Formats: sequence, structure tokens, C-alpha cells
Amino acid sequence: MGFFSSIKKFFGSEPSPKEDSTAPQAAQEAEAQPCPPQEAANETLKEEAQEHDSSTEDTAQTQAEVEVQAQGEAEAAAKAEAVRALEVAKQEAQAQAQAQAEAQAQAAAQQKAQEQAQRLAQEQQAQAEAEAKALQEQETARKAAEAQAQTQAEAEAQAQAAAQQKAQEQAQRLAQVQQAQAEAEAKALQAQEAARKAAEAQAQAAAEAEANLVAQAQPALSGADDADSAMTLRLRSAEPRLSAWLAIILEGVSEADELLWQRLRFLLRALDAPADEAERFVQDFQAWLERMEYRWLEEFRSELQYRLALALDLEDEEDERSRLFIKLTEGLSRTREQFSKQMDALFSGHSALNDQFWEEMEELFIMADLGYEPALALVNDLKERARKANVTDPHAVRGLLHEAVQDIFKAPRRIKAINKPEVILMIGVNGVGKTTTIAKLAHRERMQGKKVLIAAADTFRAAAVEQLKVWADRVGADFHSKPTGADPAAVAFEAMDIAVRDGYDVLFVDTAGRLQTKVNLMEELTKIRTVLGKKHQGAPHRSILVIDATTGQNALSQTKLFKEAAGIDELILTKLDGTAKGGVAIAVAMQNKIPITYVGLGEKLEDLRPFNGKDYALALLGEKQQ
Ligand SMILES: Nc1nc2c(ncn2[C@@H]2O[C@H](COP(=O)(O)OP(=O)(O)O)[C@@H](O)[C@H]2O)c(=O)[nH]1
Ligand SMILES: [Mg+2]
Repeated sequence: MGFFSSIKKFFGSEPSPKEDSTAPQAAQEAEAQPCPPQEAANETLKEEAQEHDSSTEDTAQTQAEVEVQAQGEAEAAAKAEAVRALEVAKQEAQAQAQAQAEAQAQAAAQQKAQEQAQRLAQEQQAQAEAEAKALQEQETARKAAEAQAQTQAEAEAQAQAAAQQKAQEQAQRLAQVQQAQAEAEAKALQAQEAARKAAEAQAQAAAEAEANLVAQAQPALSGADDADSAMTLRLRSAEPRLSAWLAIILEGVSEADELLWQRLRFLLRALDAPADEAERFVQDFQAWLERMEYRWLEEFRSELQYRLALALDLEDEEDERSRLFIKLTEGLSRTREQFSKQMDALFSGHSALNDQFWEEMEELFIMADLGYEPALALVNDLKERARKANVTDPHAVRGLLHEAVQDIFKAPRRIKAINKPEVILMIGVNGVGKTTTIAKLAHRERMQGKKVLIAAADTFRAAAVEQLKVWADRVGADFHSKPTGADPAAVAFEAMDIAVRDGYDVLFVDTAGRLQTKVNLMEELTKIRTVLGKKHQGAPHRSILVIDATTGQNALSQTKLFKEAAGIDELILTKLDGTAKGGVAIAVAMQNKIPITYVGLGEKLEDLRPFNGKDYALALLGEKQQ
């Protein structure tokens, strides 16, 4: 712009209102100083004209012509000069524009470099922050892992202490049993003596009888018939319950002798059992008594009833149920009494279902070992039930609670059929009753005529392997193991091989419940599961977590741990005959939606029963209407 305004000025246009400092100087100079040759020429011409002032007109004309010429020359020179100046100005303007462009480019480059540097700095800072955060997270994770490891260690220590106490109790019981045995033996000797005398008397009587036999053969036979008929009559008129029938046929039986076998065959015949099945039952039972070294009726009576119930398919019978129920009720008595009392107080202390009522109810659940979250969930469930049923009277909540608890235990239907052999993996912490429960389950399978193999994949303690072997022998199952310290997965692998090869119906795998770290546990169980599955599709078909019902809240963390480590299909609650913490079953079932399939009610083989949610609710909460 400066350039063009200068040009305009030079050619006589209006002067620019603001002097442009960048205007080419040459153009200004050209204007400021009139060209000297032109001036000089004008001066000369003037003088000449004066000299010839008075001369002729010709002279004046010539002078004018000269003047015009000089003026034209001067103008031409000025124009040329202007063009040159214009040229220079143009060049300078170009150079300046270029310089300006370069400066601009440089400035842009500088700014870009600055921005880049800034970005880099920002990135570096972000990275540094991310690293710091990662470090912090690592630290947090490490602390959490430490805390978990400690919790596990504590759980194990607790379980160990419990196992130790158990062992002490067992030793005590053993001493008692030994004393009882000694007494029994003394009694047996006496009985033998008596029997010998009786036999002598009998032999004498027999001799006498034989003397009369020729004449009285028929009446003697009909006497035996009479006895049979009398017993049949009594069985028919008795209450149709297994325990009532047993009471009749065991009259006068005190030990496992010929009389017992005779009566048993009689009962089975009376109940329409096929002769070969009846005979097999008797022989199996005889073999079992021998293995257990049992002789006296009180030692084996409950086992006999259990076996008859299974063989005659009477387990669901009212009578059997009530036997289970009594044990369950005894086990849960402490929880129930406490709970009942508190519930009564709660119901009587409120006249409406307000927030205060529900809060107190939640506290009550937490105190009954339900845990915080399950307690809250149960209260919400109850609120919903009360709303739907239009319940406003606190006393009516008792009935709703019964229903809610029963619903929690409703196991979903599952496909039971599997490809033989059925493989069952037993998991749980030390001392909860895995090994005992395997024996009890194997016993049930054996009672139903199944071929059973038991694998001892708990190879860490020789005593554990030995204990399982003893149980396997008692229930008539086969057994597989390896020396102490062997890889548990190797035991499982070999056992699976044998089970498939030899056509077993069921394979039980016992595992160790060590809990040093979750990682170890997970690795070990994963390895076992993998080898089983490789050998036999779908194996293990059932992973059963065993939980000691006396452990309380610990059961919740155990379930969580094993669920993550191995997956769980079923739960079995043991020691419900002890001072069980009854709320735990509800908490575990609620939190995990895993069905409880059996409950352990004692240390004997027959002390394992299918779980019944309705009975459990009743044993835990008492009657619906009070
Ligand atoms: N009272 C009672 N004791 C049980 C029950 N189940 C197992 N036990 C006892 O608990 C102790 C530990 O059992 P065990 O099977 O060795 O546990 P494991 O370490 O999990 O294999 C043993 O003394 C068993 O007799 C039960 O249902 N009731
Ligand atoms: Mg064990």
C-alpha cells in the first residue's frame, strides 16, 4: 500500500493523508528536488531572451521553441527518473514483502515449535501421572492381596483349631467306645455262657421232642406257621410305618444272629420284595456288620433302618422325615429359641409395619448369622410380600418369613442324567467333613447297587489317605490313591482312567482343603478338573462344596472363594446335629443361588439326608402360627 500511495503522489494525485514510512525514498526525492538541468536550461534561455529583447520577432519565437524543447526534455528526464524510481521501489517492496513473508513463516515455525514443546511437556506430565497412579493401584492391590491371604490364613487356623478339638473329642469318644466294648465283651461272655446252657437245655429238649416226633410231627410244623401268622397279623395291624414294623420284627432280637436274619427275610417277604433282592439285602448287611465289627443291635439299629428305607424306597416316608427332623430340630434348637424370642418381642413391640419395625427385623437377621447383605435382601423380600398380601399386622410377618425362607431353598430343576461314570469332586476347607461325606454319599450309591470308586486326591497327609481307605472298605467301594506327597492331579487322572476302563457308575474325588493362597488352591483344583475333563467328557459333573454349619459367617467367605476357584454345583451342610448356626444356610443359599442337596446330621454313615427346605424352615423358625 505504501508503494502505491507513493506512486500516486509522484504522478500528482492527492497526497496520502498519512505519510507511509515504508514508501520508497527515491520517489520522494524525485519530487522534492526539481531536476537541475531543467532549471539551468530555463535560466540560460531567460538570459538569452533578455539580451535579444529588442530584437526581432524571429528571435523571440526561437527562444520560445527552445524553451518548449527544454521543458519537454526536462519532463522526459523526470519521467525516466520516476520510472527508475518506481522500478527500485517495486524491487524494494518485493524484497520487503519477501522479508515479511519470511518473518511470518519464521514466527509461525516458532509458534509451532512452542506448541509442540508444550504438547510434549503435557504428554510427559500425563505419563508421569499415569505411572504414579499405576504404582498407587499396584500398592492398593498388593495390600488387598495381603489382607486376603491373612483372612485365609486365619480361616485355616480356625479350621485347624476346630479339627484339633474334634480330634480330642474323638479320642475321648474312642476311649468311651473301648470301655463300652470291654463291657460288651464281658456281657457277651456271660451271654455265651447263658447261651451254652440254653443250648444244652435246648438240645435236651430237642432230644425229648425227637422222642415224641413220630407221633407229633404235624402239630410242631403248624406251631411254626402259627408264629408266622401271628407276626403277619401284628404287622398288618400296626401303623404303616417302617419304624413300627421294625419294632415288631426286632422284638427279642439283641444281636446279629440267626433270629435277626430270619425276621428280616420275613419282613422283606411280607413287604413283597423279590426273594433274590431280599437275600442280597441280608447278605450285604451281614458283610457290612462284619467289616464294621458290629454285633449288638444298638450298634446297628439305625443303620438297618436307613438301609431298609433306601431299599424299600421309604426314605420320603413321614417316619423317616421325622427322624431327620428331630435331629435337625435339636441341632438348630439354640438358634431357633433365640430367634423365636426376639421375633416375639419384635412382633409384640410394634403395632404397624413401619420403618422402625423393618430396621429391627434386619438387626435380628444379622444377629442370626445371616450377614448384612442377605439380611437386607430378606427384609426387602418381606416388605414386598407384605405389600402384595396386604399384611399390616406385624404378627402375620412370621408366616411370610416361613414362605420366604422356603423359597430361598427351592432348588432349580436340573438335568440329572450324565454319561457314566458320574464324577463328583468334593471341595471345602480342612475339617468340614469332606471325607466323611464322601463315605456317606458312596454308601447311598452302594445301597442302590452302584459300582463306586473313591480317589484320594488329598495326598498331603498319610492319615487322610488312610482314613478314606477305611471308609471305602466299610461301604464296599473301591479305592485309588498314590503315596503321600504325590501330585493330586495325577491321582485324579489315574482314577478317572480306571473308572472309565472298568465301567464304574460313580467316581468320588476327595481333595485337600489347604488354603494357603487362593492362587494355589485355584491352580490345584483347575488342574484336577482339567485332567478329569480330558479323560471323560463333562467331568467333574458335580462339584460339591462341603460347609461346616457350626462355622457361622466364615461359610460365606469360603463359598465365595471356592466358587471363584473351582465353581460349585451343590452345597452340603455338615454338623447340623451340633450347635449349628442356622442362619448361615440361608445366607449362603441366598448369596450364591446354589442348591443345598444334603445335610450331615452326625458321624455315622446313615447320618446324611437329602435337604428339605420346608423342614429346615420349620426347624429354624418354629411353627408358622404361634
Ligand atoms: N457331628 C458331626 N460330625 C461330622 C459330620 N460330618 C463330619 N463330621 C466329623 O468332622 C470331622 C472332620 O471330618 P473329615 O471328613 O475328616 O473332614 P475333611 O477334612 O473335610 O475331610 C470328623 O471327626 C468327622 O467325624 C456331621 O455331619 N456331624
Ligand atoms: Mg479329608
